[in-house]
Amino acid sequence: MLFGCTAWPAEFAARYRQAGYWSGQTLGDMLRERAVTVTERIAVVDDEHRLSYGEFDARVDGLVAGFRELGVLPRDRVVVQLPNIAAFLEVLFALFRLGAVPVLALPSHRSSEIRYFCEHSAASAYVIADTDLGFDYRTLAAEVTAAVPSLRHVIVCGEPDRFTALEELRRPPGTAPGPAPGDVALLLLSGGSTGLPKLIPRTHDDYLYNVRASAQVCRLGPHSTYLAALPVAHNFPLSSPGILGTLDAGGKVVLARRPAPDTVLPLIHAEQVTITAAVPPLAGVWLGAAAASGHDLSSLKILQVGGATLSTSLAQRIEPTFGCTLQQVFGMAEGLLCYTRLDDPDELRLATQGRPVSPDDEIRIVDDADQPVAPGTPGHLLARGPYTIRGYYKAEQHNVTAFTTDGFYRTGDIVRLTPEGYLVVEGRAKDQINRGGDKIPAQEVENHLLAHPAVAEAAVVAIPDEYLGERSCAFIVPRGPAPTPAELLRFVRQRGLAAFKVPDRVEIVEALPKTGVGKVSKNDLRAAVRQDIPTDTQNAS
Ligand code: OOB
Repeated sequence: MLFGCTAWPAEFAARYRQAGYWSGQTLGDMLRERAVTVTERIAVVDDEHRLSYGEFDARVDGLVAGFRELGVLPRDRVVVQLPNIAAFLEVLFALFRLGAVPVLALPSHRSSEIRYFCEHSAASAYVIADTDLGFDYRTLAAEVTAAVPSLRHVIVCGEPDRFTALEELRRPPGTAPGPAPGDVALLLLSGGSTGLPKLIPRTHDDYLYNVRASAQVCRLGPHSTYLAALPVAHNFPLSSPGILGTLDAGGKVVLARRPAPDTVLPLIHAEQVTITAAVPPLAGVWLGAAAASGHDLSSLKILQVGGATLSTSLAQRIEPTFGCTLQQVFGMAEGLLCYTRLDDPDELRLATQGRPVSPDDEIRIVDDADQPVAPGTPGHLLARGPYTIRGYYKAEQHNVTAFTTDGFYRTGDIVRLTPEGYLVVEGRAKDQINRGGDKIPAQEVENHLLAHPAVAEAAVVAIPDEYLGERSCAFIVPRGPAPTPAELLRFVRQRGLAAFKVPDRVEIVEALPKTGVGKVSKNDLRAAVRQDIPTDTQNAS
């Protein structure tokens, strides 16, 4: 396994193989198999391409040769930051086949995050778009390459300027040995709750299993058309069952450049989309627009909603408006995936977050002392299984607390189990803000605020929000004359923090409430902000 990764203990690995979960196939081989069985069928559609499985497979092989010629080696880490375009999938599969390891960054990440991903993974290459949504990624790449010595190549989809154009890497397809199924296929990003985001190593075996088990739950087949509206680097649209599940099933993947209803609704009709996924606020926006849009959405059979809490009122409106089945998805990039099943009764589909996808997913719901809680009582969710990681990448110290000694991942979620064995998410113990599905590690933002010379103490907490579920609020104790909230927001933006992590509100206070042991009491802060939220400190972004 890649250096810095934790393998499953041998007896678990043997059991997962024997049960057939780990099939011994790599993601690159999966695509090759489809290219043989359904060569002429359309695999990937974006604004500019309609690629059959045969064409897609050949383009991937051409890039494998190009990457190799450039000097990208098996096990090299390559940070990939691309929008929802076919090139993302070509690069992803080329790296899979080469045995290089993509690190999947979100388009919204900026220098603070990207520099860290490149440094921490000692990446040799960084793949970007030239510009998107008015942002020039080449400027970001110039900054990052100057700071990270390991980074030898920047590959640009579009106008390369002083870097290498992706188009220049296209070669006639060649052949070469690929990675082993137990090798790390990719590094996903964790939502995180600590100072720095963690990288999540997923193997070909475990990732392909989670994809196939999910596809079975969603009954994907060659007739399926999946619309990727969420950012493709996220685990939900990528693999739950998402893009990879659809490709494995021989279906069609449609990439929406933007998640807005004026892009998504016409695409559902034009491409006869059968399944798509949204975070709750996005589902709400689609819902609002769908009724008035006049688009025929009758092809849509499943709308998956997950990533954050779905309110019952929104859940109840989805099926009547879209005429499709709502599927709740409670998942995490670290592994565990729970789905409501398509034929579950209303009370489970509308009011629970589903049950695990694998018969060998082990879950425990425990109290603060790791003791099982009484059935039906909320507690900390721990998870272990054939596709749940045993350790973060190069995070030996953090792994000691993030996992139990017997290998259960501490999800940081507070859940209860229904009598039917379904999970209901009740809250969160981790120090994180879930801003409409975007995860903000409080400590990471606090560290940026603390870097300001006029900030003595900083604490970031979630505040309830009707649209996003939660927004972030930073409490600041100044050192000397107080900086203005606007000055602090400008400061963290300039430090290269992704916009979704920039606090939505800033409160300047004299002191932070402390617990008996002297830690900041975030509960007290959350309570304070619920009672009195001034409106003059909003983050306009
Ligand atoms: C998905 O993955 P991540 O890694 O961005 O975030 C995982 C965390 C969970 O631990 C939980 O706190 C929250 O997001 N979450 C939910 C939820 N689904 C995820 N909280 C409440 N209700 C839900 N349905 O978010 C993710 C990965 C794969 C599939 C779906 C979501």
